[in-house]
Amino acid sequence: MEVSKTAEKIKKMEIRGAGDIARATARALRDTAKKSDATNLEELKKDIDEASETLLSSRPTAVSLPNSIRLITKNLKQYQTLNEGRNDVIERANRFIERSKKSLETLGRIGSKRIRDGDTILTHCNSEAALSIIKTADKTKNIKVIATESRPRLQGKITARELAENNIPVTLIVDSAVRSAMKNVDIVVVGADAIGVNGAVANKIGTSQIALAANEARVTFMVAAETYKFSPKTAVGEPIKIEERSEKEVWEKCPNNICISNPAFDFTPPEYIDLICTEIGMISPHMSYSILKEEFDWTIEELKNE
Ligand code: RUB
Repeated sequence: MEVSKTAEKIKKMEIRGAGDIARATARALRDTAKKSDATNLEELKKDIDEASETLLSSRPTAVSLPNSIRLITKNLKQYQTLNEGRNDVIERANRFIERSKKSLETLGRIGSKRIRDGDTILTHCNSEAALSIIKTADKTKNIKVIATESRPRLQGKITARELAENNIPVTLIVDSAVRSAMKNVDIVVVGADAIGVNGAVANKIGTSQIALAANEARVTFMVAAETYKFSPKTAVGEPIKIEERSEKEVWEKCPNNICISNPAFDFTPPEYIDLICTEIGMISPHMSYSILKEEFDWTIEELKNE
C-alpha cells in the first residue's frame, strides 16, 4: 500500500492499535524501499525520510510507530551503495513484522501463566497483546472476560466480538460500570500505546480510572506490551504526547456553546501497575529504563545530541 494511503488509514483509525500501526508502518517503508526509483543512496534516503515523515504525522501517541521506523532505518546512514540500503530496509522491515507477531505469541504465553483457572479478566479497548494473553489462557483454563465499551470509538465491541468468536465467555459493560464490576474481577489486562522511562503507561482513555478501581479493590493490574512500546524519547526528557481527537466523535451535532474535550489516551502511573508482560519476560514498571537501555541505547545516545 502507498505510504499516503497507509497514513490516511491510520489517521482515520481503519488501521489502529499500536501493534497494527507499527506493522503497517513497516510494510509501507518496505514498499517504499522496493518501489523507489532512486538512482543512488542519497535519493533512497530522501524517499525513506519523506515516507517516515508522512507516517509520523498520522497519529502521535503510539510510540510503536516511530520505534518501528527507527529500527528499520537504523543502519541506512552507514551504507555505501543503493542496493545495500534498499536491501537492508526491506530485510529489517520484514524482520520487524515477524518479530512483532512472534512477540505477541511469546508474551501471550508468559502472561497467561498469571491467569488462574476460573478467573474473570477485565480488559479495556481492543489490544491484541492483551487478547493474546487472554486467548492463550483460555486454551487450558476456564475464564470469563469483562470488556469495557471504550467510548467514544467503542473498540470494546471489537474485543467482545473477537472473544465471542473464539467461544470465550464475554460481558460488555459501559465504561462507567468499571468500579461496580471490579468486585467480580480477578485480574485486569490491558495493552499499551507507549511506556515512559518512569514506567507510566499511555493507553486508551479510561485505563487510569480502571487502574485506580483495581488498586482500591486489590485486583492485579497487568499491562501487555511488546518492548517496542517503550519510548526512548522519554529517557531524554521528552513527554509522551496525548492525542486529542475530534469533538464530533463525542457529540456529532454539539451546540456551539458547549466545549468538548476528547483525549484518546491517558497515563496510568507506575504505582498502579503490578506487572508489565513483555516478550522478554514479566517486569515491574520500574524496570522501564533497563528495557530502554537494552533495546534503544543507540537511539538514546543520538537523541541526547539532538
Ligand atoms: C488502542 C489502544 C490499545 C493499544 C495497544 O487505541 O489503546 O490498547 O494500542 O494495542 P486506538 P495493541 O484504538 O485509539 O488505536 O496491543 O493491539 O498494540
